[in-house]
Amino acid sequence: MEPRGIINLYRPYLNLPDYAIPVSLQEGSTPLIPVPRLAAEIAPGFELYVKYEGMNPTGSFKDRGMTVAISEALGRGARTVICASTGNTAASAAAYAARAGQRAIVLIPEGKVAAGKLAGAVAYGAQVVQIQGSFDQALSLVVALTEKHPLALVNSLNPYRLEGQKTAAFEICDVLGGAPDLLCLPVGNAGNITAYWMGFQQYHQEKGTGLPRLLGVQAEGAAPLVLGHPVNFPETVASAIRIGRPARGEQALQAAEESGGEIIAVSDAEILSMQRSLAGEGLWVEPASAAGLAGLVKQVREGRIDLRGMRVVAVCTGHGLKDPDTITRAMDPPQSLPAEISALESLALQEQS
Ligand code: AN7
Repeated sequence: MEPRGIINLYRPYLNLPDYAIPVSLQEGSTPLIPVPRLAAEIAPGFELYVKYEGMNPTGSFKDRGMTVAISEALGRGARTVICASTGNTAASAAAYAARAGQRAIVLIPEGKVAAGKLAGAVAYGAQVVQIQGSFDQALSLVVALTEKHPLALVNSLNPYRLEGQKTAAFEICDVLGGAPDLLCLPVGNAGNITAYWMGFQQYHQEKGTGLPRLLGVQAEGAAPLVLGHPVNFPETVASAIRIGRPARGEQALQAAEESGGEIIAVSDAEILSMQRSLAGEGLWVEPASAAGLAGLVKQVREGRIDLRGMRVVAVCTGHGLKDPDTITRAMDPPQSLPAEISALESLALQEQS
């Protein structure tokens, strides 16, 4: 059998101690899907690909970092892992801890986690704790707790998370035969953009394939890196990135700047509109995952970027199934018909406007 999972495929390129015991669910190797029709709607003359990270085992990119963080934690004998999460990290930590035979404790902001993520964390057997406060407060609690006690912190402050997440950059370069010209992605706690920059730089040092410009995108109601100061009460429909004090904010800003790119913000309406456009290509992603491309569209609309001749990758970080409520809340109930062929005929034979 071909080796699978990012530790198997990329171990020589990961800073992972020998004592690590690999714990994998065959994460990674996610599709890089061309979306030419959507590209043509955005601007003429450029190539656009979606890195569809919702295809990871628990439905988000977090699995790349979690396989490495849990493998290291298991190797040094950690029995309990803990994290704060807007949802995806919680589900991923729960799954990998289950596979490793560890206890997982996950802290989530009360009432602010999408249904598929909460259900995942529970299904994988984590102890789920709702904190009466924000993600940022939950994160500072787990940081304080893990400084005092021997519990393994598996938030992206843990450097092994970034080691795993950088492999998405390797995969993109492997498939394209080099770096794209531009990479756009959502930014919350800012671990992922930091990890991508590490990955692209490492690939470039090994193979001289160039570096992309990074366009990081926050939600307007949760945009500390755009405003230049923390946001105490972040709010956005993209609950995954409802974060006001990004743990790796400084590094993210530095990565964007070094790459010649930037971090910008888009509105919830722009995020939801791009979620619909992607679904129109058969790619249903959770709202946060549409933010990167929504940011690209905004840059084009404002005349801040000329995409002609460029190869662009948009990272879609989580699957639409994570957050079904965003869709179902906004819809009318589906039309109801009697179980008769005549009723169906008049519907099916009607021209769609
Ligand atoms: C779908 O799960 O922070 O900038 O606790 O779930 O690396 O934080 C999730 C973040 C983008 C932002 N897209 O990535 C968590 C959490 C999705 C996400 C982000 C998240 P970072």
